[in-house]
Amino acid sequence: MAKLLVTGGAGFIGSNFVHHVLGTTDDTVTVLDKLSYAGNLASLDGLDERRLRFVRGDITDAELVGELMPEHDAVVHFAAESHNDNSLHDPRPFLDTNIIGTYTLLEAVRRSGVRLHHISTDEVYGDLELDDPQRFTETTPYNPSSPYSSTKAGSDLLVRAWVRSFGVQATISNCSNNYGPFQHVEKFIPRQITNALRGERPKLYGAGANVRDWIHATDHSSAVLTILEKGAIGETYLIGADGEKNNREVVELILALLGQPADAYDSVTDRAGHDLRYAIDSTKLRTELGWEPEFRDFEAGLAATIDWYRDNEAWWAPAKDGVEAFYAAKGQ
Ligand code: NAD
Ligand code: TDX
Repeated sequence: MAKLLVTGGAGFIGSNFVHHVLGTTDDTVTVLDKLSYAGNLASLDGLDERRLRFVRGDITDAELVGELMPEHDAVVHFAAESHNDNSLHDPRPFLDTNIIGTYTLLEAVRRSGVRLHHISTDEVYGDLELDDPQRFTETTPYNPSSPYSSTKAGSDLLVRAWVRSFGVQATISNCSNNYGPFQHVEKFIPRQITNALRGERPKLYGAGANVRDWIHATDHSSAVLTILEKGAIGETYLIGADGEKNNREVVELILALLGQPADAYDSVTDRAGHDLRYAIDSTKLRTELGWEPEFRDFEAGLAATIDWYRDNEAWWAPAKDGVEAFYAAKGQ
């Protein structure tokens, strides 16, 4: 039984991870989350309160982080500014949370000796051509494109340096695009599902040829638990579930699952610097640590996600109008 400190545990993947940990282990969890626009306490509703504590606070608050750290066996670090489009509009919060926040946690684990698992993204590797037979591996050179991905790349490099220079007990994972319940409506799949549910047309950037490698958030969670239990200190593991799809295919599938015409979407202004394709080779995680994904049927996972958004309008409706106003102002 471990005592976990989970930063960003009120966000999309962090809350899915907390559900997974409390549902599959005897571990206890402290969530540290500042409840930015992306955090939602309702995502933790219904969980066992004897095993879950919530602390509202900022990961850049060194005093708070320093107090909490020694009470735990490990910290799993999800907290981040996570949306590329926001990073193009206002990069500063990305530097504060993703760089200074990670630095603050690293200094606290350096003092306390607590194990850190750092959650990162495949976007640190830049993008691939559509017809490139290669996928990203742990040895692909870093080449981030956006303010978001460059701050995530910077945070990964800080973790590596703190391992080497100070002997910090840390591991890193870089995962592909997640989908599932509790994802903010600013992101691609929830935006299109909630548009279609509201009778609005989905909005595809450009021609929709860009490819993302989709993984269910529960599979991301099981992979992180596996790395916490069996991962080697100082190592990086790529997490992916062989889920490559282009954006147009995803929108057409959402429309089909909702019984709407396949062409009932709009093509809108493309994202500046839009990465073409991400693709993960997760052989290391699978062969060295024995992890396998459970959600192999994307259509079934997407159908369940659509059901979740249909059943939980009270969770997403408060954010929807503001998000659409933000996009509309940019012709998206
Ligand atoms: P999210 O935006 O849904 O959630 C982020 C959470 O962090 C929110 O609850 C927010 O309140 C909290 N937070 C933000 N700044 C904070 C701060 N300074 N102090 C404390 N809490 C703060 O993000 P997500 O999509 O769940 O992503 C979680 C992590 O996974 C991020 O590190 C992201 O880079 C990584 N990741 C995401 C994906 C994806 O597809 N969404 C894929 C790979 C990796
Ligand atoms: O309305 C939209 N229309 C559209 O075509 C939106 C919001 C997005 N898109 C496209 C852009 C991308 O090609 O869909 C794709 C997915 O977009 P996002 O959901 O914004 O994700 P992405 O930029 O790929 O980044 C995500 O995966 C990696 C997460 O937001 C990151 O946190 C993670 O690191």
